[in-house]
Amino acid sequence: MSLLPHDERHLQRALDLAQEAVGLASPNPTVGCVLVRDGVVLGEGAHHYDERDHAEIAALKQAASLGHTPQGATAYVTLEPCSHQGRTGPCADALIAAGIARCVVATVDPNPLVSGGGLAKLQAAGIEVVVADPASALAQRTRRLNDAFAHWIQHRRPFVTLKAAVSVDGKLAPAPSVRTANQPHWLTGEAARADVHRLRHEVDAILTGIGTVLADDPSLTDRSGLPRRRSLLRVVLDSDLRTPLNSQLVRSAGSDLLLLCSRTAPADREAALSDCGVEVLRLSGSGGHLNLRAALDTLAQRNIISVLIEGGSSLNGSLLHEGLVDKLTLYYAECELGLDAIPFAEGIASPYVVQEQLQRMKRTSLPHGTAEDVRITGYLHDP
Ligand code: AOF
Ligand code: ZN
Repeated sequence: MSLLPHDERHLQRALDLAQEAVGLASPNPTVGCVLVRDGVVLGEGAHHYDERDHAEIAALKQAASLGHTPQGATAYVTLEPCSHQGRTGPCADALIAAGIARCVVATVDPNPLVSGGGLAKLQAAGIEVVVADPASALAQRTRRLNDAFAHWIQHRRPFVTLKAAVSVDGKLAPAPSVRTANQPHWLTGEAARADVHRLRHEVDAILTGIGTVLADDPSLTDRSGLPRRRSLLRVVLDSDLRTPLNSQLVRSAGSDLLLLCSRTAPADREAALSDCGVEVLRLSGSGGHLNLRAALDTLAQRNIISVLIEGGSSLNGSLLHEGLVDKLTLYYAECELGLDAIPFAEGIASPYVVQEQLQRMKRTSLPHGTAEDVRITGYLHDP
């Protein structure tokens, strides 16, 4: 159903509130709500996992604290109000009890426990329910915001975004013979690098391989400056526990660094790393490669709903080959690194091959000196 212009404005405000809660809602969805009557905003709210209240309850509480009664108001919610008893009671019941007359919703809840049940409850109570057209820009933006939640609640595995900065010829870095040891080779400019911190802020965990740790000595922290309820879990696939004790990762470890290694990794390395506050977990694997599905399952067991991959050619290639990547974000810098350079993903000749598989690709320009970097985002599976 198409929305009236004022509906769209209030729903957009609800989406802005949800967006501000990114980093505070996981493993729940990010949701915003605005209560409006006769053009007057009575209350607003967003869901923060630690505060338990869903967005609707937060908005009702704010309206009450301002002395407003919500009778006859319209509730604008980015996600269908819930109908189930979870950590809180059903929001649909709370809206009915509050005397809401109308409810405008941007997206249906992908949680099988809800999935239309909240809308049905509201309708049965005589509340007018309007759902935005799923193809509208507003509905699409709202859905994107909860990509990870939708994936997690349906498959119980984290949503995987693979990020890479590449040259126009699809290379990650110059050939090893040209590279200086421990010197990260920057392809993209400031704007693209700041954008990466936004990506890191959106996820629960970041995953890389030991090759990247040894070559770049990255710290893999979220430097967006935005609040988050759980620190970003930094995960390294490190079969033989070669992560140096003096690496940036280990030096900054504080229950946010997890090394996944093989069952045969040296016990003395595990002891030394554990002494530095690093968590070490042994996984199954074969032929020197850890089982990537097992790695993702381990993260799922910790309620990690989203993972950003910032790895090297070999990890990128393995994840893509195994079909474990859900979304791809490539930053293209305007340079060529040549035939001998390290490919974006081992076993995949060119990122163009991958781009052909992307559903709904989106292209954005990012300033880089006098040139510009280009960000390409797309989904590898139909959502
Ligand atoms: C809403 N409004 O703001 C959110 C909803 O464990 P609980 O009680 O917090 O319930 C979590 C589920 O509720 C979650 O899986 C999703 O289906 C829905 N989230 N629903 O009405 C909100 N965050
Ligand atoms: Zn709810």
